[in-house]
Amino acid sequence: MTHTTMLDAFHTQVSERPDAVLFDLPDGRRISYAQTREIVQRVASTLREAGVVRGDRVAVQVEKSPEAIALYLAVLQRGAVFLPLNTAYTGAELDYFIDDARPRVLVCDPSAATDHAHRAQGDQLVVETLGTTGDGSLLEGSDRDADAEPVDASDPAAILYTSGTTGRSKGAVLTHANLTSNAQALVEEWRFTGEDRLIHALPIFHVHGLFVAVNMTLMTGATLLYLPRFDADRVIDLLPRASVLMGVPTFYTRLLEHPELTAERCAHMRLFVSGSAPLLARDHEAFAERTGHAILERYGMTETGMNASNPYVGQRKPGTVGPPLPGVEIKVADGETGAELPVGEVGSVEVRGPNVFSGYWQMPEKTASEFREDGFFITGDLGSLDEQGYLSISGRTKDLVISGGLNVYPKEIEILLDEHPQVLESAVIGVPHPDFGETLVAVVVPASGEQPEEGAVREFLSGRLAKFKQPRAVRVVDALPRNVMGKVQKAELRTRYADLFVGTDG
Ligand code: MLC
Ligand code: AMP
Repeated sequence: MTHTTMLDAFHTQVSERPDAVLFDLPDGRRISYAQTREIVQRVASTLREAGVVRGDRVAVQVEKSPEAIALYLAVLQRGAVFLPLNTAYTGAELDYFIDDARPRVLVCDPSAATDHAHRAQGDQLVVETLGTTGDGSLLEGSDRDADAEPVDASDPAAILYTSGTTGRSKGAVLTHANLTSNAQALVEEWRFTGEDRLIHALPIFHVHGLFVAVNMTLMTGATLLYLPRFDADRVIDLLPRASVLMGVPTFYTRLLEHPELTAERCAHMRLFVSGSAPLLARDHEAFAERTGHAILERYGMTETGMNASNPYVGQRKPGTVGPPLPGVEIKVADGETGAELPVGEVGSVEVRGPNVFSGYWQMPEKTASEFREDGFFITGDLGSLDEQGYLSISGRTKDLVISGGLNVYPKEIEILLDEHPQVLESAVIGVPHPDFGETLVAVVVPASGEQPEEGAVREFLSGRLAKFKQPRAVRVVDALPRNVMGKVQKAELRTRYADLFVGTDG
């Protein structure tokens, strides 16, 4: 069945299986589809009273809870635009998002209400709260709104910020059609049904945890075995009563370190999915050996949702992300001209389809520069297609580090480091890390006569940057390696520091 919005898809499940469990929680609570709709209606009423109308942005920085998913659906019910923010972002980072997106409402944790009180501006920006124990101003009202604001499939449903190579974050605007079409394609491709029980241990402020895991569940009437965060012990405990796990490669690295990961424990599982960062072929093989399951690796990004997936039935090739999903076109092209390259050649990975976002929020020029004239989006990834149409991601043209599935753009950190009075210039690189896949190292050149210390530099960054963006090591050098054009040779730095974390536990 086709749905205009994810709210419509959810409503279909509420009518067809009102008593089915949507949230199965660690404390034993179970929340059904019909009960979730009640919460959605209550939150929608509060949002209406706060003045939220079609097209308004609702920015959300809250801990993971069932109510936070109800909030996402309530925002859609108002015809508004959901803007989730990583809970790790600092006040300084939030200033930028609020200023850029101009939300009507900011929803924060009750414990952060005083920190954000200064942001409230009459009915221009209303601060509401939502906690993890059914607390918060969003849930205080007793009214229920049953009616959904009518919207078009091409209207924005969400804005997700992704950092940029210039250091300035861009808001990727995703439409209802982007979300529904992608969830539908994944449901079909991975044979997802209402019988599925998905271990949900991802954060819900990114595409993977929200628009893959949650949307597929809402679309099919499945159940979320809903954990507040990834915890290997808890995931191991849940495996016997689950059918699917979706995670970033770090989940699998950590599960492989767990002595109780056995084939017996995974006997009822039908699918393990990995994505958001490259899964080492070595880990894929080790997992298959231990459990008998071939992890299904897929490839996506904030701007496009999911693009490619190894097949559910058929060969899952380690080190590849599989063929394009149904309805999605993938081209490997010459980065300069956009001309398609022959099979096997590495080039710019470009994507076209109903999953591709409508553009960056209020950045028409930036948007235009990342699309070809024929509508292909330039992902910034490098890869090649094989004879069977399987895509392998082999690198990136964008200067990006992916740590534990979270993207960090070095430029953002370099800009801050260069503001340090003892630093002349800096380069931030990603190096291999046994747990996070990659981690950040800052290489700094002292200002004349200065001798910056690692601790002081790290201290300078803390409070200004979310924890996951903070370098795990700082190295002071006399000069950065440059090529004849004067461009910093990051590849050389990556080689120099490649072993910094090898064989450590971080
Ligand atoms: C936490 N820390 C991180 C980190 N996560 N540092 C670097 N990178 C990360 N990803 C910090 C913590 O603040 C902590 O600091 C220290 O590192 C160790 O914390 P931990 O307890 O080991 O971390 P944990 O809470 O277990 O989190 C690790 C993780 C988590 C990998 C489970 O980061 C995670 O769930 N990542 C998934 C991100 C995700 O959803 N990506 C999808 C994006 S969508 P200290 O100093 O306080 O100890 C996308 C598109 C697509 O990319 O294709 O899917
Ligand atoms: P984000 O901007 O957070 O959505 O991250 C998207 C980026 O993650 C992509 O452009 C890729 O560089 C990377 N990515 C996602 N899935 C995979 C994968 N399976 N293998 C390699 N890289 C991936």
